[in-house]
Amino acid sequence: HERVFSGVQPTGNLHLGNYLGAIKRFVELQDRFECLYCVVDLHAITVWQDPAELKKSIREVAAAFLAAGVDGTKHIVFNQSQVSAHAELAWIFNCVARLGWLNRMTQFKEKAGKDRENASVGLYAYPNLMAADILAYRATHVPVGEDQKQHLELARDIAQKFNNDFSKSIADLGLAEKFFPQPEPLIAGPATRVMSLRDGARKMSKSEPSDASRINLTDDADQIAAKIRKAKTDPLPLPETVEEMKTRPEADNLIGIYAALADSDAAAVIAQFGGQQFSQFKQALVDLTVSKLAPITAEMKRLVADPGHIDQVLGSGAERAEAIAGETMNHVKDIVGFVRR
Ligand code: AQP
Repeated sequence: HERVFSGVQPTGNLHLGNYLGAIKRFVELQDRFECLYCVVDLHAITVWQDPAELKKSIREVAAAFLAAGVDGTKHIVFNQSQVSAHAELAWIFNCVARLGWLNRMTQFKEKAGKDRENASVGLYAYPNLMAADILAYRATHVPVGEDQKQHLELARDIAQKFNNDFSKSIADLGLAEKFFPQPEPLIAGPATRVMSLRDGARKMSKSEPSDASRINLTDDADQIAAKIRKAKTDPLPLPETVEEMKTRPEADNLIGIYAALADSDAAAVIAQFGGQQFSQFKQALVDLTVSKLAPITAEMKRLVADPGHIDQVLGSGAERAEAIAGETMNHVKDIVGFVRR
């Protein structure tokens, strides 16, 4: 049956891009799928994290899931490092994936920057761990932003290579020929890639030093208003056609954000605001953003104040996740030829 897996890294500064590209969609998928939503702390440490900050961020991401409307009792909300199958399966995938495949990953190039020799081995192998996250649960669908599409394609390649390399062993054990399914991306709607408020060519990102570039899920109404008012735009009025948006990245971004928050689309936003001045549109965008985020921000605050409750949700989630992943790992060990305890 159909199962969703997705994760968010506890690297601080959860922002509107994480909300629109991931968390908001997590909530929408709960009716159609059995869902696992993971705070991926093993991914977070591929770049340096201060231990005290990391612990705080893990609970904050879990709080954001719950505050946005993820149901941690019907579905599974958990923390990656509490389920050892992720790291175990990632190691096996390190031995399935080819260097050439990883060399093509654009996110590694972006994140490692110029000083590539000094990047962690974990940052390089990150996509193999992501494949393990998904395939440990034999998830069929993965909601991700555009930026993660390449990694998901790699997960599909790993699944296929594993199934091929071990086809005889899989058959001998009487398991399904396609032991690992091909996970499908779920990329839909506007604002699958929210851009920086300061630069329409860069994505909104947690690690960007300029706080004005993003709307944090912890920002209050005044901070949101100030950031949107200062958001970069071109000197023209709002575009009057969807076609025109293509050559105006900042306008495109703000219209996309509005459309996503309003559960609408760019054409409808243009029908309403096209040809108007940005100042007017920005005020409408402030009102909409505040009305959608304020309840989530307030609930996150309430949840974070009670870490005991969050830890209990994560603990219960990890137990249920482990039951599924443990079964996969037993099969994987048999398939590979390990001697089990
Ligand atoms: N700008 C974005 N627009 C739409 N979706 C986005 N996502 C991230 N940025 C945007 C989606 O959020 C989910 C969680 O992302 P992540 O925590 O794995 O980190 P990331 O993709 O590396 O995002 P950041 O914010 O840029 O973090 P840093 O700066 O730490 O690298 C994913 O589904 C992602 O697609």
